[in-house]
Amino acid sequence: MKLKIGIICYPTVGGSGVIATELGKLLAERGHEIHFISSSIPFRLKKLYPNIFYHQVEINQYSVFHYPPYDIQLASKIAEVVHREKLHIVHAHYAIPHAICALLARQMADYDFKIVTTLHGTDITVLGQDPSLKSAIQYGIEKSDAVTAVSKALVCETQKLITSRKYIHVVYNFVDERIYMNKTSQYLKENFRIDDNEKVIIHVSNFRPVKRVKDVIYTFAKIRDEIPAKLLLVGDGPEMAKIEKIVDQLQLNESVIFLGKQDNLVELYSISDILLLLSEKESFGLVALEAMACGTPVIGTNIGGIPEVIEHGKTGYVCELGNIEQIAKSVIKLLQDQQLYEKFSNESINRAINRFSSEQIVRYYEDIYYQILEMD
Ligand code: GMT
Repeated sequence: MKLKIGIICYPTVGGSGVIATELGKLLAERGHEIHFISSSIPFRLKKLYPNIFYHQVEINQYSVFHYPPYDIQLASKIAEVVHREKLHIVHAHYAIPHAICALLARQMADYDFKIVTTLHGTDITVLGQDPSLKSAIQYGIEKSDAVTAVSKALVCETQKLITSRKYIHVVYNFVDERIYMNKTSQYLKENFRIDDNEKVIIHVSNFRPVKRVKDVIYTFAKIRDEIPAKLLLVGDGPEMAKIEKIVDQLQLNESVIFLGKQDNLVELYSISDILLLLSEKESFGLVALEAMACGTPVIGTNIGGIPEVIEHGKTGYVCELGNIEQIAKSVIKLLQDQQLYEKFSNESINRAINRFSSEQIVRYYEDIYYQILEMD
């Protein structure tokens, strides 16, 4: 039986929004009817699908209220859509606020539907540290009909945070293999004035302090002492001014290319030799998987879900958080051994396609939906 599924996510650039949107697209390709409910159209929803619908949540600013009542408006919208469209499932990406809004909508709507909540990390690793939100997170998880998390590490963190016996399925993230593949574009290298003898290091993030972009810069400075190289910095965020200053102090201006927020990353990964992901919190690290699918090995930190994505010594290296010396050595070792590098690059593609196959992962979500609806 084909299902009617509501998807609640943050529509802006960010791993959870990307996964929610890609999941909706793949479920639609499998014949399900998808209803996105969010404050703006998810940025990855570019193509028109006859069975994907979008319902906008109005965020109104009322002069009597200090803050716009987003959560209440979202809950009302979910209740309205569920009732009108007769949805079977609402899939909330984030326990807070989305699972709570879905639960409130279930109370409001005169219609029964099941709730699946996916934990992406920030809801547990950041919001979970705030004692005033802990009981709301616990409530959102316990009252959902099924809960998933994007890595085993995130399941452990969640279990440490809340005292719940709720079973949490590990459902890894995925990429669309039809898009994420190596598409080497020589013209891009020429445009960026990258010489043939130069290696390319890339970092992609939202430049929040947890991403430790300064470690990326210090690592790159060490790499460049040994090997001719350029660093592509993709993204923007609160740490940007600090990073620009460090690049300036280390006199790396000629070697660091600031690209800002970019939508189409495939060609950037494809011209890169290594992706650096040196975060201090990372429940999965979707950019690592994207890079691997394009044949770019990843050097990451031994944090959260990163070691579940990178296979240490096979598709990249997992290094100690903040150990710039060790990280730089690992990169240099790989870049100086062409045979080893090619092996890592091929293994990265194999792992991305086989271990994180989109078809397998979408089927896993589908099985969860059928299970809670008690259907086959
Ligand atoms: O990394 C971020 O700051 C964005 C955040 C989000 O909510 O979109 O990403 C989280 O979810 C992604 C998709 O599941 C994961 O790949 C990221 O590792 C996770 N970020 C953190 O845990 C910090």
